[in-house]
Order: sequence, then C-alpha cells, then structure tokens
Amino acid sequence: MTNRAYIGVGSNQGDKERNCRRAVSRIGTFPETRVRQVSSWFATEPWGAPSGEWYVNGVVAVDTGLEPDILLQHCQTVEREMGRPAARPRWADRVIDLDILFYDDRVLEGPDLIIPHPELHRRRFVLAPLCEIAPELKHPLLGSSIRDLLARVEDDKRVREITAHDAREAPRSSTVPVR
Ligand code: A4P
Ligand code: MG
Repeated sequence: MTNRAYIGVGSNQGDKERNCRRAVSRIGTFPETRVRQVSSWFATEPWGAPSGEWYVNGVVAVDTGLEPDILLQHCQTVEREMGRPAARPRWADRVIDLDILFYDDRVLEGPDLIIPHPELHRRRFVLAPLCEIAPELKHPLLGSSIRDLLARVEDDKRVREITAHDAREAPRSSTVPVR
C-alpha cells in the first residue's frame, strides 16, 4: 500500500541548505519510501522564535509504505543523527527539523503525532514551497487547496526562493535527484 506524504524540511544552523539536501537524501533511504518531488529551497524569516537566524525551508513529497508513526520515527532518527540534541527549548535553533505535514488525507491527533501539521496553514514558509509541488492538494480539515491557503495566509514574514525546483514528477522507478 503506497501513501503520499509531504514532509517539511527546515534548518537554521550551519550550512542550512546543505543540511536540508542531506536530510532529503536520507529520506530517500527510508524503507518502502521514494522521494517523488522536491520543492525549491527558500530563505525564510524566523517565525515565532526568539532567534534572529533565518531558516532554509523546503518540502518533499514521498510515496511510502511506512505508517505515519514509523515515518516519524525515521524522521527523528535523521534529526538525531544530524546532530539535533534530544532536549532543547521549543523553537530553539536547529540543524534540521522534519515535520510531517500531510499523510494522504488522514487526520491524526495522537500525543506524539498530529496530522495535518497544526500550524502549516499559518506559515508562509511551509505554504510557499508546498504550493510549488502540490497547489491543488486539499487540506482535509480546512477543505481549501494549498494555493488558496497561500493566497489567504496572513503571515507577513519574508520568504525568498533561493533555488529552482524540479517540476517533473519523478518516474515510479527512480527518485528525484537531490541537487
Ligand atoms: N509532532 C507532532 N506532530 C508532528 C508532525 N506532524 N511532524 C511532535 C513532526 N513532529 C510532530 O517537535 C516536537 C514534537 O512534535 C515531536 O517530538 C513530535 O512527536 P520537534 O520538531 O522535536 O520540536 P520543535 O520543532 O522545536 O517544536 P515544534 O512544535 O515542532 O516547532 P515547529 O512547529 O516545528 O516550529 N521559522 C521558519 N522561518 N522556518 C522554520 O522551519 N520552524 C520552527 C519550529 C519555528 N520557526 C520557524 C521554523
Ligand atoms: Mg518540528
């Protein structure tokens, strides 16, 4: 059974773009998982955080046979391996942050996993890259497309594209090259 998930990728420490690309490569090695699309990378003003350090953000689409909780475990392993400390204040600077944004049209509200990600519709740094690869995707709770959510978002934080994305959907037999 293949499921389509969207994962938000962010970094605001070290070589941020390189960290994001490395994380995408790692996602491509998860069992039963293929990276289908990768958005452009965006330089984004920090949202809700005390730190002034800008982020690099992007979004990847994957097809996966992993259930959401297992997909989250794999994402957290990558975060740990890339040097994110286990305990830290909320919104602390981070080498890498992987958030599951959507998993098909499932709605989950567990103690460790909330899908769709509860803040995504308020964040331009998520909606802008997501809109590149999935403009027609409907938010299962809000009923609006990503394009409409981006058009309406009130977030005035700056979001600037820094690399062009590959608009092609990857063929079933391969993964999108991570540039
Ligand atoms: N968790 C629940 N649902 C999910 C989900 N859908 N995906 C739980 C991933 N994790 C989920 O997350 C804390 C816990 O959330 C996890 O243990 C998991 O069980 P975390 O990533 O470990 O901690 P965090 O990132 O510090 O907290 P949080 O609440 O996830 O913060 P956010 O919402 O990720 O915000 N500004 C810009 N421009 N760009 C950014 O990327 N990111 C943040 C972090 C703040 N400001 C930003 C950015
Ligand atoms: Mg997070």
